[in-house]
Amino acid sequence: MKHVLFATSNRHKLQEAEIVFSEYGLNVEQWDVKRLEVQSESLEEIARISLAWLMREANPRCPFFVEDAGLFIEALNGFPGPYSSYVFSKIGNEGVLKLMDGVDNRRAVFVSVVAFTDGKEMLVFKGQASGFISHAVKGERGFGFDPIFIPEEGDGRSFAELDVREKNKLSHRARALRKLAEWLTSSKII
Ligand code: ITT
Repeated sequence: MKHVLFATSNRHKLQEAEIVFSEYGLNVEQWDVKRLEVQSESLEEIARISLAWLMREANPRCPFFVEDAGLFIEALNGFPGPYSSYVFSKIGNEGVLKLMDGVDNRRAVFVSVVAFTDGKEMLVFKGQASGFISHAVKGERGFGFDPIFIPEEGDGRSFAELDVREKNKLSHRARALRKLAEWLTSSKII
């Protein structure tokens, strides 16, 4: 079975990846390694720099990938976007709901960028999920902004009210990971 490492400290992301990869007969293993945290307006740039740094500094067992994601809220000009992790840790879901108090346009998009390497080349895959910021936190599952994000293609439940398989049908991350999984199953690299 083809085997790939996922450099992440987030066990929810890992679980989402395990389920996507199993659909393709691929195996993914967590690589819980310290990553370089760079600041940039571009998720792709963050993912590329983080992957390149690991390739150089961390003596990786290849192939491996990193994934960077963010929530872009239209009425806030894309905030928190690439700063999602920081904003979540400082103000949480309640803080974002306060920023959205009285705001009618609740459109938002989750974006995921996966950067993969076989040890030589770097490949980048992207996925998106459009939806709306809820008026209150809903649901106990998932992580981060899941309780305040209602996917547009869903049935009105927030990401945090879906189980992982349901979230994977709609999520930014699953969409980016499927592109990687499709590439892996058709390539002869690993
Ligand atoms: P890594 O170790 O993989 O970096 P992380 O949790 O720090 O894990 P990111 O740097 O990609 O991940 O941070 C993105 C933040 O955006 C994350 O902390 C969440 O708050 C939010 N986020 C990203 N994807 C999400 C999702 O699917 N559901 C809810 N929140 C999400």
